[in-house]
Amino acid sequence: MKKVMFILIVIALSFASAFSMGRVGQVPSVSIPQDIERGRVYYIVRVDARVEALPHIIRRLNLDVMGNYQGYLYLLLRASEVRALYASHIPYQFVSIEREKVSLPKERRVRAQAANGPYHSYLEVQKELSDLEKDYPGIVKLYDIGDSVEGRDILAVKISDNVATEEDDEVDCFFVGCHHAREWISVEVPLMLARYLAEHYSDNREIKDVVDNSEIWIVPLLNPDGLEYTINVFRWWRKNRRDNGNGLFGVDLNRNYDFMWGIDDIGSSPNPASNVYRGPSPLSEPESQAVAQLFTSHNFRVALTYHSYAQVILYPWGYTVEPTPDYRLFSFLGDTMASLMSAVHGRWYYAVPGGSGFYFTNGEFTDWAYGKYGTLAFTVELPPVSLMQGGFINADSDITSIFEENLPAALYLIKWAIANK
Ligand code: 0X9
Ligand code: CA
Ligand code: ZN
Repeated sequence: MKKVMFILIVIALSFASAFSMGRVGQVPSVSIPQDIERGRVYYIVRVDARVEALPHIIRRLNLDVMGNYQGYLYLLLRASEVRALYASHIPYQFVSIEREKVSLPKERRVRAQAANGPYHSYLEVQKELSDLEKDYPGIVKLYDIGDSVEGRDILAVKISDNVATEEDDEVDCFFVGCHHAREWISVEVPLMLARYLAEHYSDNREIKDVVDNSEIWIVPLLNPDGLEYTINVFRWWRKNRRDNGNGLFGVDLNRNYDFMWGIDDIGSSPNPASNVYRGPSPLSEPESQAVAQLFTSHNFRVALTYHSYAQVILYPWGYTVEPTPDYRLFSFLGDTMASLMSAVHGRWYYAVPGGSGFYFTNGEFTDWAYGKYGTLAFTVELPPVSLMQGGFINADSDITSIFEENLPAALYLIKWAIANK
């Protein structure tokens, strides 16, 4: 009993001193008790971005950078990583403590009040898509394009006239959301796009023209296992839920495509613990395989992949600073979409190549779609603009306005594809 009390006091004191370091300028002097890690606790800490050794240490320890703000990088760390950072003599400050829940409730039904509020869970996406097909059978068809690691269905809707027929004279367009589990808004935008196209087919001439002259494929939820994990267990999960062994989970689906896969350890990581782990081999994951399967059977002229956050539009290459042969076209389309988006509510977006303008990636979706299939593919990093505006969290009341500002750009890209097939 005494021993238990003692341990509790030690833990309490460690927490107290941890939080007292919130003040700027102090050098931390705390070590984290080993056993806290077993309770699945994560720490958000911030480090002065000017610390010279930082990029090296982030890479060596495979740390998850959640964002940077006003000269600080914000890192999401396990206790062992906090200790490693401490051992590297990097000054840091605790920002918050994040807890993982222990057990994952199995989803059985669509909840009236879902755990993720107005955002969609896996079952709610499934219901929304099958309702769309039921309500608009002439122009919406639901496809099961594969199973996730944990066996959930990966669903696509095709939206077009004569939807059951592959009309080869019509250009194919691809939209996808939720490569990354914690980016909830990236599910909502393509889902609302599907609903908008279906609902306004009969009362909006522009939408009818778009739908009649193209074949629009929308996969709003590529990573259903990850999404459920963020709803039920740990809000900051990014990867899929592959069991990598040794208690480590997840492959970054946006590093798993078979183009420039793993060409270096900067744009992706070979370490299964990393948040940008590329997997054991190219296309090792059923989720990225489902996308690849769709690309081998259709000729996508354009593609948009939704992520969050940053309010930027990124285009290839992500693996190098070299420009693509289509640099001028990419930047024209990217700039046009950025100004269409910015004009709706005055929330500013800008367009840049992924690698030279943002950071390096390899085995990433847009490089793959363009490099392998010639598809003009763009990443849209949805709002907010920074971590301090909410990072991966968007207010419920912002969902609609974020969709509204993304709609004209999506329609523009489809219309461009129709005119330039
Ligand atoms: O890193 C990613 O996969 C994407 N950003 S996110 O913060 N949502 O994870 C960006 C992918 C494309 N960007 C680059 N090639 N840099
Ligand atoms: Ca058609
Ligand atoms: Zn992402």
